[in-house]
Amino acid sequence: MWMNGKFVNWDDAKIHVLSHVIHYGSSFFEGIRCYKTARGSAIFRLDEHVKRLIFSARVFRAEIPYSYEEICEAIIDTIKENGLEACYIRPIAYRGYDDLNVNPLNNPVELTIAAYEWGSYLGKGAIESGIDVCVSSWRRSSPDTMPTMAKIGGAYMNSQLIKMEAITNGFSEGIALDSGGYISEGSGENIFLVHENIIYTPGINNSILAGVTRKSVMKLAADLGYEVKEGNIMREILYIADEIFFTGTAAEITPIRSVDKTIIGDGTPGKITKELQRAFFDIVRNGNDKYGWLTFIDGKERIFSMENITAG
Ligand code: PPE
Repeated sequence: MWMNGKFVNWDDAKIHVLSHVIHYGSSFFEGIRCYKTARGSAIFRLDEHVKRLIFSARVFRAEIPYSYEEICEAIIDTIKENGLEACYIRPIAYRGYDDLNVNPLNNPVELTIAAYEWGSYLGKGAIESGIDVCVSSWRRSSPDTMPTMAKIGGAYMNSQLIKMEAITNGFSEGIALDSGGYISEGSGENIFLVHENIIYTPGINNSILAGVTRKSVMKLAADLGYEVKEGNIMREILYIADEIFFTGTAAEITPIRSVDKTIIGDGTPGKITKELQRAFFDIVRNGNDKYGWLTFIDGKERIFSMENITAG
């Protein structure tokens, strides 16, 4: 584990129980995958993830005490230090130990980076066969309460309610609506629907995390010639869609085979879903880096730069 600039053993990666983050959920984190591609180990869209980490912290007036470049290098060093070929990377910045009260401004911002092996997120066979999901009775926060574009620890209390309800009722995942009743996202995934050959996904104003996989899938879909529409989607489209799938770093592209026990299509992954999976896995498994989305661990010298990086 990389902790505040130093490597420490897994069992020694500890923080004080009176740290601000423990009491008030004040953390900013990322989930990133490193794939063992046919051309070597490579991190998928490292730049986008590190950028989002920095912006998530900025929303909460937290300055991570490492630069964009230093964080990118530290992530690569952590993978190398652990000798991992394929892994999940969890960088997490948090408000540490000092005054314990709601005001976080006096608490230090610390950064830890962990890398470990992590398999299928939504269960064995989920990518190949799809999963059964429900619409959650819990909604996503309205935009003037919890900022959903920032990936922050505290927000995942809402995700936990969605996930626990789904699992308790025998589903793999729940789909939350936003405060206006439009489709938002899963507890840890973005959602896409196919209806009459058009691909729909909620917009960033529907209380979603602006997912890196979502952005990538939108690009792949457009390049495959599909029309992708972003915006308000009514719940009922879930029951008449031809195809539905989740996207996320952990979930990758996971087909949904039923919503609230209504079978989607013929209950197997749809044509467009499979086409997008093929395009995605061609990059992360075969290592065909046609968009420059891969950072090869043993690649040539890298230059990381925050230049041209904007929010969004
Ligand atoms: N929405 C939410 C709420 C979310 O947590 C994620 C990622 C996404 C959308 C997809 O974003 P992206 O990974 O950038 O495509 N969820 C991460 C954490 C999951 C967890 O259980 O922890 C992930 O997929 O790594």
